[in-house]
Amino acid sequence: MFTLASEGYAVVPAFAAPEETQALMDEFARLVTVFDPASHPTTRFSTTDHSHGSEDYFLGSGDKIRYFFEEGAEIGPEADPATVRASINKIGHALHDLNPVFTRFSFSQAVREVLGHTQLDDPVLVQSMYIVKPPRIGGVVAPHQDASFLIDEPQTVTGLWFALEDATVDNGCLWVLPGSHRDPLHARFARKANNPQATAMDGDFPPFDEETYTPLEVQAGSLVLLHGSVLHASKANTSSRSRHAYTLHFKSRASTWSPDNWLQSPDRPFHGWESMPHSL
Ligand SMILES: O=C(O)CCC(=O)C(=O)O
Repeated sequence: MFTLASEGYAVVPAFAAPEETQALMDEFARLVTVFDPASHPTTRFSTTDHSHGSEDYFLGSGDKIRYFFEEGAEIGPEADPATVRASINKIGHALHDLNPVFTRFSFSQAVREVLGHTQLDDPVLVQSMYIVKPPRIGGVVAPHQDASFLIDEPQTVTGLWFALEDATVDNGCLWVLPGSHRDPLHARFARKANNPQATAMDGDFPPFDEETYTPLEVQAGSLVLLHGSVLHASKANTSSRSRHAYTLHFKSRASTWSPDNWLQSPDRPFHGWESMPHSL
């Protein structure tokens, strides 16, 4: 049943109760109303050209709650606030530390227990993202390995992807390449040695191949675990339905966080359950 070690991913249906997924979606809806589209940077998140990778707004988001937009969004200076709000690609990357609703979910006992089935040793949480994949404009996520973007030594990074809504081929579900976690890292995305306020991608991921990838159509509440080296992707959302998901990335406490990782968190040391109230 638990295929993370053999296949590089595992699906746990009905991991989260409907009240839990609804609480995250309600909190997202509230976060969307409290930010001011008029004064907000319109940093687009691109998994194809990585243009966000040298913007301070992105590079400083490791210990913040920040909003990123779809590549195809029409959000110029004249755009109305509703259009801007409907164009959010994701919110990241410290919801788990800075927002109580996301903290409660991220550090639940159920999450702690499921991590016991992974290679992680004494897990600490390094990032969280609320991914929207909005109807019609939700963009492609190009094939990648998460450990190329979240670099530790030895490599332990493991992803948890929670479906908050049903994910289908039509609305842009995840696709994985089974067994690809045995590949070495195809690329490395990191801060430049001569300019840490910019990043560079060294290497290329193999192109998406529908013949070899497996679509993970899952119902709301399902959890998908992703080995840091497994190749995965998602297609554009061409449907009229959104595809909300919440993701967490953990590493083993003792692994070394590369100093050239894009994600740095000087004011918010990574932690696990040791600094959480027992009531969680
Ligand atoms: O939610 C998606 O479509 C892809 C997310 C993903 O691959 C990631 O965050 O690593």
